Amino acid sequence: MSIGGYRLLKNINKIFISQTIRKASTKAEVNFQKRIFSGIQPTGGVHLGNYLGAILNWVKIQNEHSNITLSIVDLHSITLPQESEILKKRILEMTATLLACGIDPDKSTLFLQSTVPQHTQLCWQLSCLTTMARLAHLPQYKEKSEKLKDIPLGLFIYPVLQAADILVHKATHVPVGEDQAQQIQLAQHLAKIFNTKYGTTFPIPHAIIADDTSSRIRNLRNPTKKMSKSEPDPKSRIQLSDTSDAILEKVKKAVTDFTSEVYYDAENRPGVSNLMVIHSMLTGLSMEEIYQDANSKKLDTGKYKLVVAEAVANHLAPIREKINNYLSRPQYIYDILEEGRIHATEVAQKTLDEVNLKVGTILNTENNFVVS
Ligand code: AQP
Repeated sequence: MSIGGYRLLKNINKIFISQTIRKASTKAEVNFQKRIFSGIQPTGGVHLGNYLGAILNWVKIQNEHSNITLSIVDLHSITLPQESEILKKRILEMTATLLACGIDPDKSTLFLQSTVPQHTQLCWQLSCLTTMARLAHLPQYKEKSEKLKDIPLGLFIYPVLQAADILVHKATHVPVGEDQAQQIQLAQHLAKIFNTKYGTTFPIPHAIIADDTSSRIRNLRNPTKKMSKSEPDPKSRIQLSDTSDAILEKVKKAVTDFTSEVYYDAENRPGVSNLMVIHSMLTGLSMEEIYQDANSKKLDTGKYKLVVAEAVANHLAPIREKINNYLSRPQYIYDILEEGRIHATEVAQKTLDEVNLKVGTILNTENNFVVS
């Protein structure tokens, strides 16, 4: 990443992240060690929304604040149909991409969700503490189920699995994009219910959502929607593995509006504003600098798109090279995931033992077989 880009991100996120962490650790988490957890689905290639809204924050937290536990959440991705061979390939690509973006396995734990079955075991315990009515209200379920005739049960309960992902690691903070806010609220709710019923067991996890536009990068073809991996139109997103030609093609086709001037107005001009956000995040230029530059050069939105495409292509070229380099060493990727599995299992099993003991689904040696 360019120095300018880092500087800008620092300005945007530094105060927010450190304030959030400081504020939270003086409240309910006082007895809990600070732990940061997040996840990403291997449903497709990583796009600029994931990168600017989530991954850059993860790398920043890892390098400046604390280690982070990251899960490639394959069990979430199968809530909608996946081809097994493609899924396996995507898991490898996702791991390679996270490493290429700066996730450092010496500092952080990177693992595949399905290899730590304690996640699904805690999911069952938690699913017994929530109601169908609560889950039916969650926006992502509503959005995704609308398009389906038969709704898989997994799609309905996946926010509970997400809560289990967070709670099984006793995470105090969860850095995510804006789309995840309500799911994190469910995790908070379940932690509170469990703690009230069985005694304090879980910290109440706090979402870390950047309070800037990066938390919602928009779909290039329909800027009223967020950029997403599962959107059928590949032109709707820029993937980190896209070539410079593919980036140029996609940015040129990005939907803007009939005003030719380049200025930021997220509400009325979401298309061009989204391009300006991406441009600003990747170069470190402020909105004002971008506006002044475009106007002094008399760039209309068509010409401005070429400037954005070049900035994106320049930023992503070295990352793409690193992704390909990691992909040429699949054994290295498996080793990283195995190391992550061992570490994540240690933490998760400890939590699960505590939960089982409190719920009564396991007996400790002292009360084994004792009938009073
Ligand atoms: N457009 C976005 N802008 C900012 N942040 C985003 N995130 C996702 N989209 C944007 C954040 O990226 C992290 C990983 O989320 P994900 O794996 O759920 O990614 P996705 O692109 O949202 O994937 P899908 O498969 O398309 O899922 P759905 O359809 O559920 O959105 C998260 O922290 C997320 O907030």
